[in-house]
Amino acid sequence: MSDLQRGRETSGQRVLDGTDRDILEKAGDDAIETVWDRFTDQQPRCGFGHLGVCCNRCAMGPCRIEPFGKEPTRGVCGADADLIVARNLLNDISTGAAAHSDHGREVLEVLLSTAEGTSQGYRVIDMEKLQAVAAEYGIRSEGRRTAEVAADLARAMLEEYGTLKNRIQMAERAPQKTKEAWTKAGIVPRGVDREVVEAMHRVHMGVGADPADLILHAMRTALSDGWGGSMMATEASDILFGTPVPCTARVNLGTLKKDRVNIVLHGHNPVLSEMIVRAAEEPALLKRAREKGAKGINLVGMCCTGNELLMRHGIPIAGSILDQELAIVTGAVDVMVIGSQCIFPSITHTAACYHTKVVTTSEKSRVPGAVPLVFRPDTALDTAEAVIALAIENFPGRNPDRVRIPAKPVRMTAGFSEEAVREAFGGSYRPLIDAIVAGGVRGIVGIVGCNNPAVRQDYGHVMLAKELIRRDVLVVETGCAAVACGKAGLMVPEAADLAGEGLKALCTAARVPPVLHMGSCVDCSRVLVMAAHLADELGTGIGDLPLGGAAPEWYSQKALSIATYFVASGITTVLGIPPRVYGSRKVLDLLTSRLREVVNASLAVEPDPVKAADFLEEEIERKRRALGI
Ligand code: BF8
Repeated sequence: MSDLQRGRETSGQRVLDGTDRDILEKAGDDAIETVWDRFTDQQPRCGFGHLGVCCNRCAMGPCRIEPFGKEPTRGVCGADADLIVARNLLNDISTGAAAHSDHGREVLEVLLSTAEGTSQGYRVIDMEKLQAVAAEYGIRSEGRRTAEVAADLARAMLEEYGTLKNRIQMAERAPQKTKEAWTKAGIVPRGVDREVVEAMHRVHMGVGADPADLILHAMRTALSDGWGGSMMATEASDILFGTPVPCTARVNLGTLKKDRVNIVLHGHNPVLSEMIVRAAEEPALLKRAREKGAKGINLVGMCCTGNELLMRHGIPIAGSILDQELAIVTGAVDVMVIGSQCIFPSITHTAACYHTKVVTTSEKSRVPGAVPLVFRPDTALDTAEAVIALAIENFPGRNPDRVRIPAKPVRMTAGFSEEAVREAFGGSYRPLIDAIVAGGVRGIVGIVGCNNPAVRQDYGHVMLAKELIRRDVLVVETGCAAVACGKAGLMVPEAADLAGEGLKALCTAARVPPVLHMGSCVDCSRVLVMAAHLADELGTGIGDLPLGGAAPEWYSQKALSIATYFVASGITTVLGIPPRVYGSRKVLDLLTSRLREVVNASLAVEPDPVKAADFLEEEIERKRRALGI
């Protein structure tokens, strides 16, 4: 029996959105365990772990440190709390950087096989971006076939992962002043493979004992994600699948359909889901679906695969990380396709309580109980068709008595790639910059990252976004933060009515929402590019701009990497969930204060969204004063 059934916590205390509440109550009725139940069962959590002072790095341990005693204690090797906290943080950030960047590598491998003619179903869609990015790498396009240019570019980008040069090409997009700050601090990013391997070396026992040095390497590793692995994931995806332009779509669990074959596309990498979108239009498959009694095939996204499909095709998105079990609990999901990242390892147990089949598609992400239909570039379309065929076969297995789909999906506008944002303002950032300089718009904040059962789902994202737009701060979003604000109705142009007068005027003129959906988590790289353009136009560094970042409900190491590369790029970022660093005053002081001397930005922790908005507003005003605006 779930805790919800036992009445310890109401569904309304766990989630903000009404459709989520409805299905969470059904989970209680159906006696289905959810992430919120497991979270409750894990309380109270280990205090040492919370503070970051637990070390299980070597076989002389595990050790745990009492950080607040009179005499500082040390682990068996001699490491104190500061070192243990710094090593653990570097380890977490490196894990996040690796996950984003390995995703990028997978997209580049598809780009390469497409250029070499060995992939199935793919082609280069955005020639303009192909040529523009190729030019950055010194690759000539004129008079050459698309395939030749794409092959050269894919190889050049794949080589970036382990480049022998001591810098990566994409980081050249950063403004000069920002690069100079990196050079001075010794954190110019090199290839992400190198940074992550070096991080793993550095967290080994006996490799340096200076926490500050480890934090600097964490920043370098995160930069190699943001300006490297993630940026390459974004650009290669745009080249292959198209650079997003604004589109209207629907969001929440109400996007599932009672009378259609429902396929949920969950995970991160868009390479197979793009083929599934194509295959779902196959007349033969549609005919088969009708023969099985369905009116058609309904694809809906989830998490960042969902964001990728939403951005490029307007495919509806059912929800974010905490919605994955709830989608199954509707009883209407015929197949849930999983790739990698942010997939609960227990998802097949949830699915086993209904008729839902889980299909695992990533070599790296095998899940017991899931049907393996593994993605390979050369058989991608065949695999996509097999996934859809499986869902059609499974459709009659639904138990109509156990199906409940919430009534109303919410309308949202998505598709704001960096290019699309610029386009929306008339082809240049001038109107936005003018509004910022004149003071009608105070600044821009990127709200990013996950949901976490420690916070009422979506509350942190939605409240912070509302507070900021009310204060004339433009909000840009990615990941689950974007899904949250989409569900809350903040991503339609009419939401400008909730904004302050200056922001409202800007949004109304450009016909854009005050909260812009910029994509999946790797697309935080779009925020960096936007910041670089703004800084270039003002002839300054990113750290001088009135910008901010926030991850109000983060859980993932990937979000920690994003927050770190935001800060390392000059964007002060607030976390709503405390990172595990409170066992070290030194590390805390470094992150929240001393980093300002290095990059004019720092990390902060503030769970209350209104206070987080106060903090970000102060930071924006500090930077405005320094700019003399
Ligand atoms: O990469 S925001 S929960 S889905 S980690 Fe995961 Fe966090 Fe969602 Fe996207 Ni990002």
